[in-house]
Amino acid sequence: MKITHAEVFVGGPGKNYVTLKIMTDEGVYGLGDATLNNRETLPAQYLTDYLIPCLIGKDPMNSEDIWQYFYRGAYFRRGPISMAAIGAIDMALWDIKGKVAGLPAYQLFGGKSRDGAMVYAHATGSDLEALLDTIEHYQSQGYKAVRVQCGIPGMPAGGYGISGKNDDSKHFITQYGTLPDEEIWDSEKYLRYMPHVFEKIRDRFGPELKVLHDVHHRLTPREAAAFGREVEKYNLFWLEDPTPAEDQMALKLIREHTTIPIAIGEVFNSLWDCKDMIEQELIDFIRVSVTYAGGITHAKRIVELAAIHHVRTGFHGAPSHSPISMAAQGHLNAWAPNFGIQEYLVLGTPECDALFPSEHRCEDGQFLISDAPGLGVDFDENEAQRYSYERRYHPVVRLEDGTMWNY
Ligand code: CS2
Ligand code: MG
Repeated sequence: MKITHAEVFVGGPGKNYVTLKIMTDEGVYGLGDATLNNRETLPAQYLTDYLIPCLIGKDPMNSEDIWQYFYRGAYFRRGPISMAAIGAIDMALWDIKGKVAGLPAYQLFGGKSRDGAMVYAHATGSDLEALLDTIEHYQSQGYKAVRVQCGIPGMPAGGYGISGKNDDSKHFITQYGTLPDEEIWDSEKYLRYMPHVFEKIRDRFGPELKVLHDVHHRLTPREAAAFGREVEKYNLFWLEDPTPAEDQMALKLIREHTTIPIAIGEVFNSLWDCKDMIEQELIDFIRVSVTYAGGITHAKRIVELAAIHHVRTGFHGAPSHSPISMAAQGHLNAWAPNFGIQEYLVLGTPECDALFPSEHRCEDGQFLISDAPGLGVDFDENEAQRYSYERRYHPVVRLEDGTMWNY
Protein backbone atom coordinates (compact mmCIF):
# COMPACT_ATOMS: atom_id res chain seq x y z
CA MET A 1 0.00 0.00 0.00
CA LYS A 2 1.34 3.44 -0.90
CA ILE A 3 0.46 7.04 -0.22
CA THR A 4 -0.37 8.69 -3.55
CA HIS A 5 -1.16 12.24 -2.52
CA ALA A 6 -2.32 14.45 0.32
CA GLU A 7 -4.20 17.73 0.60
CA VAL A 8 -4.72 20.38 3.25
CA PHE A 9 -7.96 22.37 3.70
CA VAL A 10 -8.19 25.45 5.94
CA GLY A 11 -11.56 26.75 7.07
CA GLY A 12 -14.76 25.78 8.80
CA PRO A 13 -17.88 27.16 10.44
CA GLY A 14 -16.54 29.97 12.67
CA LYS A 15 -13.14 28.24 12.91
CA ASN A 16 -10.07 27.87 10.76
CA TYR A 17 -9.87 24.08 10.98
CA VAL A 18 -6.76 22.67 9.27
CA THR A 19 -7.78 19.32 7.83
CA LEU A 20 -5.33 16.91 6.21
CA LYS A 21 -6.49 14.17 3.86
CA ILE A 22 -4.01 11.42 2.89
CA MET A 23 -4.92 9.24 -0.10
CA THR A 24 -3.57 5.79 -0.96
CA ASP A 25 -3.30 3.64 -4.08
CA GLU A 26 -5.96 1.31 -2.61
CA GLY A 27 -8.59 4.02 -2.35
CA VAL A 28 -8.50 4.11 1.46
CA TYR A 29 -7.91 7.61 2.86
CA GLY A 30 -7.09 9.00 6.27
CA LEU A 31 -7.94 12.31 7.98
CA GLY A 32 -5.95 14.39 10.44
CA ASP A 33 -6.35 17.72 12.26
CA ALA A 34 -3.49 20.26 12.33
CA THR A 35 -5.47 23.20 13.73
CA LEU A 36 -3.07 25.39 15.70
CA ASN A 37 -5.46 27.91 17.17
CA ASN A 38 -5.03 31.42 15.79
CA ARG A 39 -1.89 30.43 13.88
CA GLU A 40 -3.61 28.01 11.49
CA THR A 41 -1.85 28.83 8.23
CA LEU A 42 1.54 27.83 9.66
CA PRO A 43 1.09 24.06 10.12
CA ALA A 44 -0.90 24.06 6.86
CA GLN A 45 2.07 25.56 5.02
CA TYR A 46 4.55 23.33 6.83
CA LEU A 47 2.58 20.30 5.68
CA THR A 48 2.28 21.48 2.09
CA ASP A 49 5.83 22.74 1.62
CA TYR A 50 7.87 20.20 3.58
CA LEU A 51 6.06 17.11 4.85
CA ILE A 52 3.61 16.06 2.14
CA PRO A 53 6.31 15.80 -0.56
CA CYS A 54 8.16 13.26 1.66
CA LEU A 55 5.00 11.22 2.26
CA ILE A 56 4.36 10.30 -1.36
CA GLY A 57 5.23 6.66 -2.05
CA LYS A 58 5.54 5.69 1.64
CA ASP A 59 3.59 2.76 3.08
CA PRO A 60 0.94 4.39 5.32
CA MET A 61 0.90 1.34 7.62
CA ASN A 62 4.37 2.27 8.91
CA SER A 63 3.06 5.07 11.10
CA GLU A 64 5.86 4.72 13.67
CA ASP A 65 8.63 5.01 11.10
CA ILE A 66 6.90 7.94 9.41
CA TRP A 67 6.55 9.69 12.78
CA GLN A 68 10.26 9.19 13.51
CA TYR A 69 11.17 10.28 9.98
CA PHE A 70 9.48 13.66 10.46
CA TYR A 71 10.47 14.16 14.11
CA ARG A 72 14.12 13.09 13.95
CA GLY A 73 14.50 14.19 10.37
CA ALA A 74 13.51 17.82 10.98
CA TYR A 75 16.68 18.71 12.95
CA PHE A 76 14.79 21.73 14.41
CA ARG A 77 12.53 19.52 16.48
CA ARG A 78 9.36 20.09 18.44
CA GLY A 79 7.43 23.35 18.68
CA PRO A 80 3.70 23.74 18.07
CA ILE A 81 3.85 24.22 14.31
CA SER A 82 5.83 21.15 13.38
CA MET A 83 4.21 18.96 16.06
CA ALA A 84 0.69 19.93 14.89
CA ALA A 85 1.69 19.08 11.32
CA ILE A 86 3.26 15.73 12.31
CA GLY A 87 0.25 15.14 14.55
CA ALA A 88 -2.17 15.50 11.65
CA ILE A 89 -0.20 13.02 9.55
CA ASP A 90 -0.10 10.58 12.43
CA MET A 91 -3.86 10.79 13.03
CA ALA A 92 -4.51 10.22 9.34
CA LEU A 93 -2.25 7.14 9.32
CA TRP A 94 -4.06 5.61 12.33
CA ASP A 95 -7.31 6.36 10.52
CA ILE A 96 -6.06 4.43 7.48
CA LYS A 97 -4.75 1.59 9.65
CA GLY A 98 -8.13 1.21 11.35
CA LYS A 99 -10.00 1.31 8.07
CA VAL A 100 -7.72 -1.37 6.59
CA ALA A 101 -8.20 -3.55 9.68
CA GLY A 102 -11.94 -2.82 9.74
CA LEU A 103 -11.59 -1.80 13.40
CA PRO A 104 -12.14 1.39 15.41
CA ALA A 105 -8.78 2.88 16.41
CA TYR A 106 -9.23 2.08 20.11
CA GLN A 107 -9.13 -1.63 19.24
CA LEU A 108 -5.63 -1.15 17.87
CA PHE A 109 -4.47 0.29 21.21
CA GLY A 110 -5.83 -2.55 23.36
CA GLY A 111 -9.61 -2.23 23.32
CA LYS A 112 -12.03 -0.40 25.59
CA SER A 113 -11.43 0.21 29.28
CA ARG A 114 -14.81 1.94 29.69
CA ASP A 115 -18.00 2.59 27.78
CA GLY A 116 -18.33 6.34 28.16
CA ALA A 117 -15.66 8.92 28.92
CA MET A 118 -16.62 11.69 31.34
CA VAL A 119 -16.43 15.14 29.79
CA TYR A 120 -16.54 18.61 31.26
CA ALA A 121 -18.28 21.68 29.90
CA HIS A 122 -17.33 25.33 30.33
CA ALA A 123 -19.58 27.14 32.77
CA THR A 124 -18.86 30.84 32.58
CA GLY A 125 -20.52 33.85 34.10
CA SER A 126 -19.76 37.53 33.89
CA ASP A 127 -20.79 37.54 37.55
CA LEU A 128 -21.47 34.93 40.20
CA GLU A 129 -25.23 34.74 39.63
CA ALA A 130 -24.75 34.20 35.90
CA LEU A 131 -22.14 31.53 36.62
CA LEU A 132 -24.43 29.66 39.02
CA ASP A 133 -27.21 29.70 36.41
CA THR A 134 -24.85 28.34 33.76
CA ILE A 135 -23.71 25.52 36.05
CA GLU A 136 -27.36 24.64 36.69
CA HIS A 137 -28.00 24.58 32.94
CA TYR A 138 -25.17 22.08 32.34
CA GLN A 139 -26.18 19.98 35.32
CA SER A 140 -29.71 19.73 33.94
CA GLN A 141 -28.19 18.42 30.70
CA GLY A 142 -26.50 15.59 32.57
CA TYR A 143 -22.97 16.97 32.99
CA LYS A 144 -21.22 15.74 36.14
CA ALA A 145 -18.25 18.08 35.68
CA VAL A 146 -17.93 21.76 34.81
CA ARG A 147 -15.06 24.18 34.45
CA VAL A 148 -16.06 27.35 36.27
CA GLN A 149 -14.80 30.82 35.29
CA CYS A 150 -16.31 33.91 36.85
CA GLY A 151 -16.16 37.65 36.29
CA ILE A 152 -14.10 39.36 39.00
CA PRO A 153 -15.56 42.57 40.45
CA GLY A 154 -13.41 45.54 39.50
CA MET A 155 -11.61 43.81 36.61
CA PRO A 156 -12.78 45.21 33.26
CA ALA A 157 -12.77 41.96 31.27
CA GLY A 158 -13.55 39.94 34.38
CA GLY A 159 -10.70 37.43 34.22
CA TYR A 160 -9.67 34.60 31.92
CA GLY A 161 -12.38 33.30 29.64
CA ILE A 162 -14.88 36.08 30.42
CA SER A 163 -15.85 38.49 27.70
CA GLY A 164 -17.09 41.16 30.10
CA LYS A 165 -20.13 41.49 27.83
CA ASN A 166 -22.49 39.39 29.94
CA ASP A 167 -22.88 37.00 27.05
CA ASP A 168 -21.86 33.41 27.71
CA SER A 169 -21.71 32.48 24.07
CA LYS A 170 -18.92 35.01 23.60
CA HIS A 171 -16.81 33.98 26.57
CA PHE A 172 -14.42 32.01 24.50
CA ILE A 173 -11.04 32.95 23.19
CA THR A 174 -11.23 33.40 19.50
CA GLN A 175 -11.18 37.01 18.39
CA TYR A 176 -12.54 38.14 15.06
CA GLY A 177 -10.95 41.57 14.92
CA THR A 178 -8.02 42.47 12.74
CA LEU A 179 -5.78 42.91 15.79
CA PRO A 180 -5.79 41.26 19.24
CA ASP A 181 -8.13 42.56 21.94
CA GLU A 182 -6.39 43.71 25.11
CA GLU A 183 -7.54 42.49 28.52
CA ILE A 184 -6.60 43.76 31.97
CA TRP A 185 -5.59 41.39 34.74
CA ASP A 186 -5.17 41.90 38.48
CA SER A 187 -4.01 38.87 40.47
CA GLU A 188 -4.85 40.46 43.83
CA LYS A 189 -8.51 41.06 42.94
CA TYR A 190 -8.73 37.56 41.48
CA LEU A 191 -7.17 35.91 44.53
CA ARG A 192 -9.50 37.82 46.86
CA TYR A 193 -12.68 36.91 45.00
CA MET A 194 -12.33 33.33 43.69
CA PRO A 195 -12.51 31.49 47.05
CA HIS A 196 -15.94 33.11 47.58
CA VAL A 197 -17.04 31.79 44.15
CA PHE A 198 -16.07 28.20 45.05
CA GLU A 199 -17.83 28.53 48.40
CA LYS A 200 -21.08 29.63 46.73
CA ILE A 201 -20.83 26.81 44.18
CA ARG A 202 -20.48 24.20 46.92
CA ASP A 203 -23.31 25.81 48.95
CA ARG A 204 -25.66 25.60 45.98
CA PHE A 205 -24.62 22.35 44.25
CA GLY A 206 -23.24 20.24 47.10
CA PRO A 207 -20.20 17.97 47.19
CA GLU A 208 -20.88 15.71 44.17
CA LEU A 209 -20.40 18.16 41.31
CA LYS A 210 -16.91 17.97 39.83
CA VAL A 211 -15.62 21.53 39.78
CA LEU A 212 -12.62 22.47 37.63
CA HIS A 213 -10.99 25.88 37.32
CA ASP A 214 -8.46 27.30 34.85
CA VAL A 215 -6.00 29.94 36.08
CA HIS A 216 -4.56 30.19 32.56
CA HIS A 217 -0.92 30.65 33.57
CA ARG A 218 -1.60 33.90 35.46
CA LEU A 219 -0.16 33.36 38.96
CA THR A 220 3.34 33.22 40.37
CA PRO A 221 4.34 29.97 42.13
CA ARG A 222 4.00 31.57 45.56
CA GLU A 223 0.57 32.99 44.76
CA ALA A 224 -0.59 29.67 43.33
CA ALA A 225 0.64 27.78 46.39
CA ALA A 226 -1.23 30.09 48.76
CA PHE A 227 -4.37 30.03 46.58
CA GLY A 228 -4.33 26.23 46.31
CA ARG A 229 -4.05 25.91 50.08
CA GLU A 230 -6.86 28.39 50.66
CA VAL A 231 -9.35 26.70 48.31
CA GLU A 232 -8.43 23.09 49.15
CA LYS A 233 -11.54 22.81 51.32
CA TYR A 234 -13.80 23.23 48.26
CA ASN A 235 -12.46 19.99 46.87
CA LEU A 236 -11.82 21.00 43.25
CA PHE A 237 -11.44 18.25 40.66
CA TRP A 238 -8.47 20.23 39.38
CA LEU A 239 -6.72 23.57 39.32
CA GLU A 240 -5.45 24.09 35.78
CA ASP A 241 -2.33 25.93 34.63
CA PRO A 242 -1.78 27.73 37.95
CA THR A 243 1.58 29.09 36.70
CA PRO A 244 3.16 29.53 33.24
CA ALA A 245 3.55 26.00 31.93
CA GLU A 246 7.10 26.22 30.63
CA ASP A 247 8.55 26.32 34.15
CA GLN A 248 8.17 22.68 35.20
CA MET A 249 9.88 23.15 38.57
CA ALA A 250 7.57 25.98 39.67
CA LEU A 251 5.12 23.24 40.56
CA LYS A 252 7.40 22.01 43.35
CA LEU A 253 6.60 25.00 45.50
CA ILE A 254 2.88 24.57 44.88
CA ARG A 255 3.08 20.86 45.76
CA GLU A 256 4.91 21.59 49.01
CA HIS A 257 2.02 23.72 50.21
CA THR A 258 -1.17 22.15 48.94
CA THR A 259 -2.70 18.86 47.90
CA ILE A 260 -5.01 20.53 45.36
CA PRO A 261 -4.98 18.44 42.14
CA ILE A 262 -2.99 20.16 39.41
CA ALA A 263 -3.66 19.89 35.67
CA ILE A 264 -1.21 21.24 33.14
CA GLY A 265 -0.02 20.69 29.59
CA GLU A 266 -2.30 22.18 26.91
CA VAL A 267 0.62 24.15 25.49
CA PHE A 268 3.06 21.25 25.60
CA ASN A 269 4.23 19.74 22.32
CA SER A 270 6.18 16.72 23.43
CA LEU A 271 7.01 14.23 26.12
CA TRP A 272 10.09 16.29 26.87
CA ASP A 273 7.96 19.25 27.93
CA CYS A 274 6.22 17.25 30.65
CA LYS A 275 8.60 14.42 31.47
CA ASP A 276 10.11 15.94 34.64
CA MET A 277 6.81 16.99 36.16
CA ILE A 278 5.32 13.56 35.48
CA GLU A 279 8.32 11.63 36.81
CA GLN A 280 8.54 13.82 39.91
CA GLU A 281 4.78 13.46 40.40
CA LEU A 282 4.24 17.21 40.52
CA ILE A 283 0.93 17.03 38.64
CA ASP A 284 -2.25 14.97 38.73
CA PHE A 285 -3.62 15.44 35.19
CA ILE A 286 -1.81 15.82 31.89
CA ARG A 287 -3.55 18.21 29.49
CA VAL A 288 -1.77 17.61 26.18
CA SER A 289 -3.80 17.28 22.98
CA VAL A 290 -3.18 14.86 20.14
CA THR A 291 -2.92 17.81 17.75
CA TYR A 292 -0.32 19.91 19.55
CA ALA A 293 1.60 16.90 20.89
CA GLY A 294 2.43 15.11 17.67
CA GLY A 295 -0.59 12.89 17.11
CA ILE A 296 -1.74 9.60 18.58
CA THR A 297 1.70 7.94 18.48
CA HIS A 298 3.32 10.57 20.68
CA ALA A 299 0.35 11.41 22.93
CA LYS A 300 0.01 7.71 23.72
CA ARG A 301 3.64 7.64 24.82
CA ILE A 302 2.93 10.53 27.21
CA VAL A 303 -0.18 8.77 28.55
CA GLU A 304 1.83 5.59 29.22
CA LEU A 305 4.54 7.47 31.14
CA ALA A 306 1.82 9.30 33.09
CA ALA A 307 0.13 6.00 33.98
CA ILE A 308 3.06 4.75 36.02
CA HIS A 309 3.20 8.02 38.00
CA HIS A 310 -0.47 8.26 39.08
CA VAL A 311 -1.10 11.01 36.54
CA ARG A 312 -4.44 10.79 34.75
CA THR A 313 -5.43 12.20 31.38
CA GLY A 314 -7.40 15.37 30.85
CA PHE A 315 -6.86 16.05 27.17
CA HIS A 316 -7.29 19.58 25.93
CA GLY A 317 -10.56 19.94 24.03
CA ALA A 318 -11.04 23.63 23.29
CA PRO A 319 -13.38 24.31 20.35
CA SER A 320 -10.38 25.02 18.15
CA HIS A 321 -9.87 21.25 17.82
CA SER A 322 -11.81 19.77 14.95
CA PRO A 323 -14.01 16.67 15.35
CA ILE A 324 -11.11 14.66 13.87
CA SER A 325 -8.67 15.27 16.72
CA MET A 326 -11.52 15.09 19.24
CA ALA A 327 -12.27 11.63 17.84
CA ALA A 328 -8.59 10.66 18.04
CA GLN A 329 -8.69 11.67 21.72
CA GLY A 330 -11.96 9.81 22.13
CA HIS A 331 -10.24 6.60 21.00
CA LEU A 332 -7.35 7.15 23.41
CA ASN A 333 -9.84 7.93 26.19
CA ALA A 334 -11.73 4.70 25.53
CA TRP A 335 -8.51 2.74 25.95
CA ALA A 336 -6.35 4.64 28.49
CA PRO A 337 -6.09 2.81 31.83
CA ASN A 338 -5.39 6.20 33.44
CA PHE A 339 -8.21 8.15 31.82
CA GLY A 340 -9.31 11.12 33.93
CA ILE A 341 -11.68 13.44 32.07
CA GLN A 342 -12.07 15.07 28.65
CA GLU A 343 -12.68 18.74 27.91
CA TYR A 344 -15.42 18.67 25.30
CA LEU A 345 -16.87 21.69 23.52
CA VAL A 346 -17.57 20.55 19.99
CA LEU A 347 -21.21 21.22 20.43
CA GLY A 348 -22.32 19.63 17.20
CA THR A 349 -23.70 22.56 15.22
CA PRO A 350 -25.46 21.43 12.02
CA GLU A 351 -22.69 23.09 9.95
CA CYS A 352 -19.93 21.29 11.85
CA ASP A 353 -21.76 17.95 11.62
CA ALA A 354 -22.22 18.47 7.86
CA LEU A 355 -18.51 19.16 7.38
CA PHE A 356 -17.35 16.30 9.65
CA PRO A 357 -20.03 13.57 9.63
CA SER A 358 -19.62 10.99 12.41
CA GLU A 359 -21.52 8.72 14.79
CA HIS A 360 -19.61 9.78 17.90
CA ARG A 361 -21.88 11.44 20.39
CA CYS A 362 -22.00 13.16 23.73
CA GLU A 363 -24.81 12.18 26.09
CA ASP A 364 -25.36 12.76 29.80
CA GLY A 365 -21.92 14.27 30.17
CA GLN A 366 -20.19 11.31 28.51
CA PHE A 367 -18.41 10.93 25.19
CA LEU A 368 -19.55 7.72 23.49
CA ILE A 369 -17.19 6.50 20.81
CA SER A 370 -18.63 4.94 17.67
CA ASP A 371 -17.43 1.58 16.36
CA ALA A 372 -16.82 2.86 12.83
CA PRO A 373 -13.39 1.79 11.49
CA GLY A 374 -10.44 4.15 11.97
CA LEU A 375 -11.17 7.44 13.70
CA GLY A 376 -14.82 7.31 12.66
CA VAL A 377 -15.08 10.85 11.27
CA ASP A 378 -15.45 11.82 7.62
CA PHE A 379 -14.82 15.11 5.85
CA ASP A 380 -17.22 16.52 3.23
CA GLU A 381 -15.11 18.36 0.68
CA ASN A 382 -18.12 19.96 -0.99
CA GLU A 383 -19.14 21.48 2.34
CA ALA A 384 -15.55 22.61 2.83
CA GLN A 385 -15.84 24.81 -0.28
CA ARG A 386 -18.16 27.10 1.72
CA TYR A 387 -15.37 28.15 4.05
CA SER A 388 -12.07 29.96 3.83
CA TYR A 389 -9.38 31.20 6.19
CA GLU A 390 -10.05 34.32 8.29
CA ARG A 391 -7.25 35.75 10.42
CA ARG A 392 -7.93 35.74 14.17
CA TYR A 393 -5.99 36.33 17.37
CA HIS A 394 -6.09 35.42 21.01
CA PRO A 395 -6.43 38.47 23.24
CA VAL A 396 -3.31 39.83 24.91
CA VAL A 397 -3.20 40.64 28.62
CA ARG A 398 -1.76 43.58 30.51
CA LEU A 399 -1.64 44.51 34.19
CA GLU A 400 -3.39 47.72 35.16
CA ASP A 401 -0.17 49.74 34.80
CA GLY A 402 0.29 48.48 31.24
CA THR A 403 2.82 45.70 31.91
CA MET A 404 2.37 42.73 29.58
CA TRP A 405 1.14 39.57 31.30
CA ASN A 406 0.36 35.98 30.30
CA TYR A 407 -2.71 35.26 28.23
C1 CS2 B 1 -8.13 26.89 27.58
C2 CS2 B 1 -7.86 26.94 26.14
O1 CS2 B 1 -9.69 25.15 27.21
C3 CS2 B 1 -8.81 25.57 27.95
O2 CS2 B 1 -8.46 25.02 28.96
O3 CS2 B 1 -7.05 27.11 28.37
O4 CS2 B 1 -9.05 27.07 25.58
C4 CS2 B 1 -6.93 27.98 25.56
O5 CS2 B 1 -7.28 29.27 25.97
C5 CS2 B 1 -7.01 27.91 24.07
O6 CS2 B 1 -6.91 26.60 23.66
C6 CS2 B 1 -5.97 28.74 23.41
O7 CS2 B 1 -5.95 28.48 22.04
MG1 MG C 1 -6.76 25.71 29.82
